[in-house]
Amino acid sequence: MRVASGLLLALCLAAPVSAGPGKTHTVTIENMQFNPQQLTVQRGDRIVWVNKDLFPHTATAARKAFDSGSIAVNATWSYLAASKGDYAYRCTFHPTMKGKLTVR
Ligand SMILES: [Cu+2]
Repeated sequence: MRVASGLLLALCLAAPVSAGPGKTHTVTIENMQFNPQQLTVQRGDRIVWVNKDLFPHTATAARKAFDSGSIAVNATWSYLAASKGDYAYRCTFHPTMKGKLTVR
C-alpha cells in the first residue's frame, strides 16, 4: 500500500504543470499573423502564444482585458482564460495583426 501511494505521488509529480483542470491551446505567431486567428476555449483553459516570427509582437486585447507586452522572438506568453467573453486582440506594434479569443 505504501509503495502504491508512493508510485501515485511520483506519477502526479511527473505530470506537466499545464495538465490542470483546463486545456492548453497554442496560438503561433508567424509571418505577421496569429494562427489560428480565431480561437474558442472554455473558461479555465490556458492559451499560449508562441512567437515564431522574426520580430517581437504583442497580444493585446481591447481595453487591455489581457496584454502580453512584448513577446520576444522564440518566447512565449500564456494567459489563463478566467472570464467568459469575446476578446478581440491585436499586436500593438503591428495594428494589422488581429486575432480573436472567445471564452465560453
Ligand atoms: Cu506584431
